[in-house]
Amino acid sequence: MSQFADVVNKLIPNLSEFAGNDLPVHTPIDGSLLTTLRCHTSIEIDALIAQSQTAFKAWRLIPAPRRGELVRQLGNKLRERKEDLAQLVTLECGKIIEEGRGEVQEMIDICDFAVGLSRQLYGLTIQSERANHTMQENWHPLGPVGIISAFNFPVAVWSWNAALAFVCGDSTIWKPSEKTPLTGIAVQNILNEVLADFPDAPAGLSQLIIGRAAEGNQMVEDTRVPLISATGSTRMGRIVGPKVAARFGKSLLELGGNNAIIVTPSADLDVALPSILFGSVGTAGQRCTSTRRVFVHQSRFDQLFETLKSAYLQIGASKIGNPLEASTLVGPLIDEEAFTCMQNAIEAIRPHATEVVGGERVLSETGGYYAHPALVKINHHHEAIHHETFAPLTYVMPYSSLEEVLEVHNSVPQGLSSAIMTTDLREAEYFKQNSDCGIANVNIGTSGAEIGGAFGGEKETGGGRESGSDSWRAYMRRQTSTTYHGTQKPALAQGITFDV
Ligand code: UN1
Repeated sequence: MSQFADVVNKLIPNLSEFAGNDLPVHTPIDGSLLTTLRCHTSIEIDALIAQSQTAFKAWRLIPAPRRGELVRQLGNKLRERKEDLAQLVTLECGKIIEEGRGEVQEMIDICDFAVGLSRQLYGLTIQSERANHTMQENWHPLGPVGIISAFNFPVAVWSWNAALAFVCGDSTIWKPSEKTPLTGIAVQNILNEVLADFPDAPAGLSQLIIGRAAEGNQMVEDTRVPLISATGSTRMGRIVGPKVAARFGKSLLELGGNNAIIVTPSADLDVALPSILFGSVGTAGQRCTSTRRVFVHQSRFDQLFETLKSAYLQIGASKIGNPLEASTLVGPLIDEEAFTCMQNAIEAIRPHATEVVGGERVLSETGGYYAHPALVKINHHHEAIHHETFAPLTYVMPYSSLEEVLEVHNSVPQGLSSAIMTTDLREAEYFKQNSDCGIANVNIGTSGAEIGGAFGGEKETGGGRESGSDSWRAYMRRQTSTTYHGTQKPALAQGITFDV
């Protein structure tokens, strides 16, 4: 692929340093082999964790606003490299170029956010029950932060974690998805350019582990890494979470979703339709926030299903295809396994479905796994749709009462993102109070969150919060400090007398 050589020249001129025979990297665009990399050995991983610990000890002493300056420069470097990095994201994970650019923009945005944060990181002062005592809550840097990211947001998720970790005074160790290690190397190079002119940053502040689950696992089990922030499938989180807990580490898990949109009788369909389409079809259904379920009030069900169906049928050959082309809206699935999962999910629901639109493989002659997005009409919520299928597969079903539909909405094991389409204030507020998800939107779809909010969800989604709001607290150590500044014998709390 000619674009690949070009973009590698610009972003990874040192690719030969990573070459080996362990990890083949394919582009989902046509399935061709881009390169083969060497995985880090256990001894190397041990050494880079040790370096990260040493780097942390130096970095935590740098004033937070100065640490923010590093992140400010990283954001600027990303602005310069935005187009090249977006191209590499598209080549390696297959998302359309417009979304590749959006992903790099998300990195820039979180850098800006973190720069402001570097002058905040506020603690509390607390009223003491005793005279001449002051109480404070202090936030201290935590240590090396282990970052595990998934193929679908190969660079943005690193930046959500790393930008916050850096301003909080932490070092980072990143294990990108084995499906997208090249974007990891490219980002590390971009950061290295900034670090080269930033003398206060210690060597080894940002480490990269190339490998599969076994290599990531070494970091997960290492007590020198106090926080593991893992984004990916619930299956992965079920392995990582208990392992980190067993060594009393902290984990920040952002796992699978089963996100739904509820379309009420008062919904404005001009608002609802684009949100349903982008949520279901965007990123070829490979976002953790993608729309998997659509509940439509029975009074509007037939009309909405037919409108959606005709939109799906229009997503023909001209809209599915090479994600580097500006006119493409639906790129390939990441690999054959993803396509097989989609087919299995369609076959599992077919006996219970009234209608299935799309779902078939297209453009097979390219060698990539391109799927026509699938829309499945069902009468009732069914057990078969309780799991997440990471593909453009959306189930549409009718409902009659908002109370009942929220019960059904919440009946799945995941709790990431949710949305209601309504012009009725009471419905909107009822929805926000009763959706059990970490994200509950009104007249906005389930995907495409801004970085300013805390991102993550409940239940099998893992409970962690990344990115905006006060997510930074996960990257720091909280300390309560009481100081006595009187001259008499100090009083004990709770009024206890203890005279010897
Ligand atoms: C993911 O799919 O893991 O809200 C992250 C969104 C994006 C992030 C998705 N900002 O859809």
